[in-house]
Parts: sequence; C-alpha cells; structure tokens
Amino acid sequence: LNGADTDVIRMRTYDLSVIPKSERSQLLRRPVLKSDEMLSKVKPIVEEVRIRGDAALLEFTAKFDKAKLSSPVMHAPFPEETMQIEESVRQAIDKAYANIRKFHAAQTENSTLKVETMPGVVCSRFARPVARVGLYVPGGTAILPSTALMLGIPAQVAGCKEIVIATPPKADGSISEEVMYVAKLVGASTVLKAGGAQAVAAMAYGTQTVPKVDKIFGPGNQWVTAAKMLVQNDTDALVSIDMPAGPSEVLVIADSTGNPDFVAADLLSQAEHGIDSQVVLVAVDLTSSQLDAIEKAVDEQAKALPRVDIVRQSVAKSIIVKASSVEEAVQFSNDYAPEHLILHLKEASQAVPLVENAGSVFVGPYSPESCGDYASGTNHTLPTNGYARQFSGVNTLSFQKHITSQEVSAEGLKVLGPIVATLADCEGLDAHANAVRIRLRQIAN
Ligand code: HSO
Ligand code: ZN
Repeated sequence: LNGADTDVIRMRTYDLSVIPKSERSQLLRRPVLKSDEMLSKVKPIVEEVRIRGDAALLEFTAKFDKAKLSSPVMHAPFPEETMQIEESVRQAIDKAYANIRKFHAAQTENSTLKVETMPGVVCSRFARPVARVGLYVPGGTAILPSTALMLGIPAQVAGCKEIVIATPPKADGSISEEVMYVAKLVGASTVLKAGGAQAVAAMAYGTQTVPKVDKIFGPGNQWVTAAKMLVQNDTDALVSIDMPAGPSEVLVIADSTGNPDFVAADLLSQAEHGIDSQVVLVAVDLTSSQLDAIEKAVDEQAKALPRVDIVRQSVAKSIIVKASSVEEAVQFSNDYAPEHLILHLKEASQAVPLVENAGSVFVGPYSPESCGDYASGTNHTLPTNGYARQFSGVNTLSFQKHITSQEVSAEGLKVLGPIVATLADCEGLDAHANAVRIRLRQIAN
C-alpha cells in the first residue's frame, strides 16, 4: 500500500450547539468565485468570436479541445452513424426521456389567464416559447447526455422553434454518441461542436454557421459561467441566461434511522462530480458511534471509486454539522440553500413543509439524488451557490415567457379612464391623460 491510499477520506465536523455565530456563517459560505479575474480572461475569447465568427471558433476549438474541424456545426437530420449506442443505454435514455417529458409537459402553461378587473376591463396573460435556445452540455471529466435531456426536453415541450446544443468535441472531432442520440430525441436543429466561452459567444452572437439564440442554458465550468454572465450584460447580444452556476452541491440531513451506507453513497455521488463539489451532512442527534459508521462508510466506499482522486479533494473540503433537532437541521439547510437536499429521516415527508430554500428535495431513504440526476422526471439543472434563495431550477417555464394583454370596452373606459387621467395628471404626463380624455369625449357624444 502506498501512503496516499491509506489516508482516511474524512469530512470536518462542527457542532451547532457550541459553534459561535460568526463561525456558523462561515459554514454557509461557498468557495469564492473569482468572477472579475475570470471575466477578464474570457472577454478576449468572446470578442474574437463575436468579431471573427467561425474562424475564431475553430481556432479556439483546435487550441482548447485539440480538435481540428472543418465546420463547427452539424445540422439535423443528424447521420445515424453519429449515434450508435448500446441497446441497454438506448432503452435507459428512452425511459428517462419519457419520465422527464411527462413531468415537464405537465408544467407547460398553454391556457390563457383571464381576469375582469372592472366591468369592461379584461386583463389576460398567455405564454409563448422563447424562439431560439442554446443548450450547453459540458464535456470535461464526464460525458453528460443526462444534461442534454434535462435542457432539451423542457425546450421541446415549451415549443422552442430552434434548439442548438453546444458541447465540446473529442480530439478526433466527434461528439458523444449518447449526446447525439438525445439531440435527435429532443428535436435539436443544430449541434455546435465547441465548448467553453467560445461556444457561449457563438450562440450569443451567431456566426456564419451558428444560429444566434435568445437564451442560453446549462451548467459549465468557470469559463462557461463567466462567458454567460458577460454576454447577458451585452445589449448588442440581446441574450439572457438561465441562472448563475457554481460547483455542484448536496446537503444531506440524517437522523439515527439513516442507513450509514446510503448516507455515505449519497454524499459521494455528489463529491465525485468535481474537486470543488460541496458536500454537507447535517446529523440530527447521532451518537458518536452512528457518526463513526457514516464516516467509515464514506472512507471505504470512496476508496473503491474510480474517481477517488476527485473525491479525496472534495470530501476534504466538506463538512459534518451536528444538530439537535430536525427543525434546527432544516433551519441550517434553509440558511445554506443547497442545490440538492436529501432527507434521511424517520418521517422525511413531514420535514418537507419546513424547507424554504433548496433546488430539489429527495425525500426518504429510497430517493437518492442519482434518481433526480438521471431519470425520475425532475430537472437536474438547479441553483447552486446559495441562489436557491431566489432562483428555481430549470423547468418548462424557463423556456417560455408571458405576454399580458388588456381589452377595455367603451363602458370599461368610462369607469377606468377617469382614474387613469387623474394619475397621469398627478405625474404631470399630459399626453397620457389626453389619450384617455380624447376617447371619453368621443364616448360622451
Ligand atoms: N448532479 C448533477 C447532475 C448530474 N449528475 C449529471 C450526473 N450526471 C447536477 O448537480
Ligand atoms: Zn450528479
């Protein structure tokens, strides 16, 4: 055995009952994202692609992904030979597709909301799809066809007219065959063979071959996140983004009924994503032997993982927090606002009403995060970094926008008009008042 392998893979432990307030707030913090620094690194890349289009895009792809391409895009219908996947994988993707589609189709808002606020004054609201969307599917240390499903399906059910999927190519210029299969399932029109800031820029501004999109979705590394923030602030690009993204995270609340092996497995499933993954265990009234059992399971299971080197680093930064009641545990979780919250509790579903801030909740011992990551039906593109306080995860409505309308009858204007005119007078906006009074005079005649 070499030295590194015998090191125990363990989290740091804190106790909420003794910890000072200042230290408690430290526990809630995520690693600082160096956004200024990243923005200045990403800016020249985005500029090059904006100005020189495909030529710059191909140069960056050669430099960063080591792929020499003649064209950065593939257009539908995609050749069957790009999506030759194992039969068992195809069936699993098809089942996941069906579940995710079922849950996201139920979220579409196709009916018009209509309210008569005063007699003759009818206000409505109706939804329309965002016409052109760009979906970023990360490459990096793992291929993520599941992310293509999670972004592509709501786009499809919302009725988006143009779906562009961007993902970095392998060095031979090809794209993961699983991602290509999903691109076909969700009806993507274009696959952009590029990653990083250059892919985001290409979709934000459009190039000779890449269609310009209206909204960009999807997780990504710091380069992708910085590029999304940059193009969102450029009024020339006229593009929006789903949400600010940071490293993936899970918070598990476990009481003495929690199976230590299950708890450990859930912590590790998030820890294996990347070295900056955030993993938190909140232990409710566990004895030290119960805690030891979890820590031992983390160590043992981690060492059997192919991605143990990643896990070693993420677990080292992760924490165990001791709480004395479910209420105290959920309060801590609400303050932390985790991307994923797993409840390993005796009465797990009874704790759900206490949850105020979380991206997605996994209730009870048989609901591992992995189910939501892949196939139960919920979306895995969720707010990180504490943004679960104000953001929802990606859902069907993320691909729609709402238009309001009003229809006022002559009778309605008789009642509403004087109110509007008075308010316009009060603001000193005579033209506004005139637009009403000119009609009221005509109605009176
Ligand atoms: N847990 C990730 C999603 C994912 N897991 C993709 C596996 N594949 C989002 O936080
Ligand atoms: Zn995951």
